Amino acid sequence: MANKKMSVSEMRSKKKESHGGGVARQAAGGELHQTAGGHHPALTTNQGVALSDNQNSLKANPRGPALLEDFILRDKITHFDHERIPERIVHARATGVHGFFELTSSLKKYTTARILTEVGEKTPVFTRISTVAGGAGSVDTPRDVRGFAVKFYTKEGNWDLVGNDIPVFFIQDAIKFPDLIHAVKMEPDRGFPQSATAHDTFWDFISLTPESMHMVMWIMSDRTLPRSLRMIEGFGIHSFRLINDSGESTFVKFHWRPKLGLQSTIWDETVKISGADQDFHRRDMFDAIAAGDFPEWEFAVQLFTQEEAERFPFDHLDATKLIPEELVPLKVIGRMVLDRWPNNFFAETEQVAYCPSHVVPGIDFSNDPLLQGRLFSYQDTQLSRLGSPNFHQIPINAPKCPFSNQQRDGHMQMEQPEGRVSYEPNSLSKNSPRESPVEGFHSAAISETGEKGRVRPESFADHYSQARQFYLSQTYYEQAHIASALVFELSKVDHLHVREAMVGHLRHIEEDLAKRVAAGLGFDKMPNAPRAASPVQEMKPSPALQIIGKMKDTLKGRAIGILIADGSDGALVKKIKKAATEAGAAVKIVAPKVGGAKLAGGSMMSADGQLAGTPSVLFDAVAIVLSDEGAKALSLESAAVDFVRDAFGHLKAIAADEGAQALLKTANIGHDAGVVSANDETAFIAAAKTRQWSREKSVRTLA
Ligand code: HDE
Repeated sequence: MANKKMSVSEMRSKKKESHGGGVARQAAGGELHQTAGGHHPALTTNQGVALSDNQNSLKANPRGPALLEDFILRDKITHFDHERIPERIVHARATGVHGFFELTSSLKKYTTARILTEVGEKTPVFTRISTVAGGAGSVDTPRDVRGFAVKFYTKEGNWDLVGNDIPVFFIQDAIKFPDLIHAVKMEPDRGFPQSATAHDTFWDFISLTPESMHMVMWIMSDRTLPRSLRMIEGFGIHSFRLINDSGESTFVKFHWRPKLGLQSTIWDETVKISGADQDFHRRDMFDAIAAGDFPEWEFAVQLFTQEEAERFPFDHLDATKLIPEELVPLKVIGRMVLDRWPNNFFAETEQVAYCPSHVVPGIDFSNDPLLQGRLFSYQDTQLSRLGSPNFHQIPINAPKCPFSNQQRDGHMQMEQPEGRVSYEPNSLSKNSPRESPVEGFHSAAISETGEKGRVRPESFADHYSQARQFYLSQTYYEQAHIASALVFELSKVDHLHVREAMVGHLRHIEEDLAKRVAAGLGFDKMPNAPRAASPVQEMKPSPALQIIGKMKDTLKGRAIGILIADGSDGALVKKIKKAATEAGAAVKIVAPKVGGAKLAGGSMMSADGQLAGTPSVLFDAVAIVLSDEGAKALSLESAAVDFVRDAFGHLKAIAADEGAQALLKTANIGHDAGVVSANDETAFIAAAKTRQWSREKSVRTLA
């Protein structure tokens, strides 16, 4: 069949068949083609020429050499060879989702920007949440900051709020950014580690950059280990300005607060998730959207005047500082709902081009020197990534309001402007675009004085006070996690002088923290603290900086796994499933075989996941329902023993029935308030809504 010669009419009838519906056909190469019914358009080259055969290249004879004239092969392979574009140097790995922003409270007093004044108006958005250090193919769950970039397609043009899930940054001045990124990325001689801060070059740079100490506290906290992208906050970081219709400006900081509350994982859990599901966060978002469980954030602002800013005990233009909520309260003004997964990952998530310089009339920049550098960098990056100054014409980047100007030509120009006039002002055209002196974009009328120079203001000199405030604001467990993360990371640093320098910095933040880390690193004497450029101020602890304090008492957005095997009690499984589902959790049945298990009554219960590929790190709490026989069999199965042992070690609630006790015993599970009877689903649901923090001391040594 494969080599049989066909007449032209035979070939034509074969071609017709391939466009028709619902038939299977044997291609010349022997592959079986199944069509799904319906009308299939002709498969063509990029020039629109229909292909008669997409399985075989043109050869001089059936076993002969390929022919250069095969334009179909070359068209296809050439395009394939150029499928990749340069990935982002930072924030390469990401999840992007469409949605909308809705204003609930007007800021008319402060700004002319319609998106912030028209209550009830829904503005489409595209939000991209990313890791920073790893490449596009890296895992979703390294210890890393998450980028939180939102493109608002407003009626007055696109506004990009390109922030992170941490409200401060490592450095104060844009000129240091390439060094920071070179230090954190894989080391250039060896090409690793991919996506990790736990290595010499990162900590070497940090130990020589005291301004990064506040951010170091944040990244060593569990903020960098989010449970879900739906459970992170977002921050615009820099101060921006709002400008009202009298031309007055007010400073503003932007915040996103997740409706599901904040939640993080535990380091050991994160490491195991990275192995169990490299796409853990992307999949979680995809599944949530597919289930109609749309993630939502509140949008809030902190507003303050120049005079108020002058009274702050720090400089708000310094991106290593935040404004505590206790000092300037958050005002919630809207919400964002993400409700539509992109049609195509490359066209949308990969090609979306955010630029902090994309603002709309009524929103303006502050003098933050980091922001000022960013205003240049992103446009430049897009030129290199997307290859053309016309990147704004790509559908995901194009404004959804009319836009028009006299810019022309360039690589991959998609527009065909008409007429003679391509300049402004002109008197030859009746309909060419003109300036809008009133509604058009105006910069805040700020006067600047002073001496030009490469200087850092004195007001940026305090590097430790807010780092100390952050640490002291945490709960006991969160402090222990920060100390342990520092020990873990610095233990991966080969150079002793770098480890010592870091502990020296910690002494300015909090002596007890420094001692814990020094002990964890096995130091026999405390290293000296470096000279501090400014005395450390004592600031009031701010509980809003915690994660535990911002967790919500809910199972919404959380997942529960029920482990079953042959002989399990089906009624009990159903009872637990019902209670968990009603509490808002997604429930998955895990069994040794994906086909399911034969329940006590003889009926089959199908499984959502096979035990070996569905470890308990993928759940927030687990229930184990087993017969005596089932428990006996699973006690010999390391995946089952790890399932319960990890759930216990990761401080999760465990419900177990009588039969399951044997497995718990093999896994050496202790008994505490989080280990409950599977028959008491109310107790299980209550315990599942939180982590069993008090258990932690019994399962690991923390610094
Ligand atoms: Fe970025 N950053 N950045 N950054 N950044 C990029 O732009 C840069 C900074 C942030 O989902 C790049 O389009 C400089 C702070 C996010 O596509 C690049 C400086 C914050 C994203 C770039 C900073 C961010 C980027 C790479 C110091 C938090 C991903 C690809 C002045 C407020 C956006 C791209 C997306 C991406 C440069 C500092 C957040 C190279 C020079 C501070 C969320 O242009």
